[in-house]
Amino acid sequence: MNVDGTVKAIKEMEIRGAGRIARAASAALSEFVSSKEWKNIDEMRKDVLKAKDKLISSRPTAVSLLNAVQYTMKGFDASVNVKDAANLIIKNSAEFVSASDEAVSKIGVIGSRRIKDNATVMTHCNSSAALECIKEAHRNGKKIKVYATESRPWRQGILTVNELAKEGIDVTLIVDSAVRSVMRKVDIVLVGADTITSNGSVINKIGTSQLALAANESNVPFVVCSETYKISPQTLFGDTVTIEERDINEIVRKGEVHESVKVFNPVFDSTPPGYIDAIVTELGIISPGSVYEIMMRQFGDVTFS
Ligand code: RI2
Repeated sequence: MNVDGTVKAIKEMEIRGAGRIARAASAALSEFVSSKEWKNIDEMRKDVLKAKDKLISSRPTAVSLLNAVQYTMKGFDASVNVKDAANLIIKNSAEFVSASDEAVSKIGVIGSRRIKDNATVMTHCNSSAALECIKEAHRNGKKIKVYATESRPWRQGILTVNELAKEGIDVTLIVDSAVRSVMRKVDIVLVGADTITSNGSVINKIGTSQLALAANESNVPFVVCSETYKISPQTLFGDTVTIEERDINEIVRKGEVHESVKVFNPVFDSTPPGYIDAIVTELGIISPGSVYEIMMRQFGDVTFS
């Protein structure tokens, strides 16, 4: 898909999920440099930087998007001719997309080991990383029961229940407000991440922190499944994560509420590290306290602008 098509699809949530938008943005940059011709590197640089900015601004919260685009453009500034620069972006993108897919599979294998036979799992929204752990445990013959939240307002829980049901997994859909009352039946909570901050907080779909609170109260392990490129190096230098607010029409129909009523539609929330028992990454299971170390290992050579 081209850059404008990808930007539109990400904004309109046709392409969604922190990992998927990252891979789509990287692939769009690769498509851009493969399909266009430039007379010189300066012209190319201007166009590619414009495309980069458009992609990065398509959704503000998931740092996976920014990290994917930055990875894809690694070395681009130093390129001196159009052909080499294009080849570099194509190569970086192919590397990113395949490493990202591989990371989800590795997370599935590692995370599945935390799910015991006959376990009841709760999940929120629709995270490919979290669902891969559940599917892998099921493929390994474990008998699992899953409670999946509806995840208003976009109702990505519908995607989750259908995805798991197709695999033959016993899955029950619950409304978001049922989380606390269902928690006493749950053995482990598995959720995804859009961004992980330097202090180990996890930014994920709105409502995630409520699952964490309820899990904490019931002594249920709360586990985040996330590729390491969802760690935000910028947060180390004091940047805070922008929580996306989406159109109020996602919550109320036109004319449904009195015109004086304000409607607030934040899409993500932050779960503090104290509520997170473990983060399953492609490198292994880490504690929220070791995010800084992993950040340095993965992003040590990134220059921030
Ligand atoms: P994976 C999604 O965001 C959800 O918050 C989900 O938990 C997270 O991305 C991670 O998803 P949205 O795009 O990368 O639905 O694990 O707003 O697929």
